Amino acid sequence: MVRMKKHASRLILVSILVIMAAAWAPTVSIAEPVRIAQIQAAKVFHGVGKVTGVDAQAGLVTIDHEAIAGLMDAMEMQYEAKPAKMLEGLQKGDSVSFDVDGKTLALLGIRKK
Ligand SMILES: [Cu+2]
Repeated sequence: MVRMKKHASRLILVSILVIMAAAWAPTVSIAEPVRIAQIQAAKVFHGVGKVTGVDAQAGLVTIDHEAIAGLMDAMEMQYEAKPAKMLEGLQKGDSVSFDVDGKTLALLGIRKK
């Protein structure tokens, strides 16, 4: 009787571990390669936001932007425009869509919406 009980509880423990592993495994074995593939394949990311500051001469623009899928959350941050010339005519308050290099985070393009 005691041996049977022990065996049964061990079986339950193993079952729980198997279920936990099954629930946990896909997030590691599937999601991870997909994330890496996205970083390698899509080097340019697209964002939308509002210009909160521009220094066209320095090639710097600050954008209060929405989340950029696969790259970063919504935030206000400064980007370095490459080339700086693309910032000419841009003003604080402009609603924009823009392109960001996923590796260097350089601003590759920006358009008024
Ligand atoms: Cu950002």
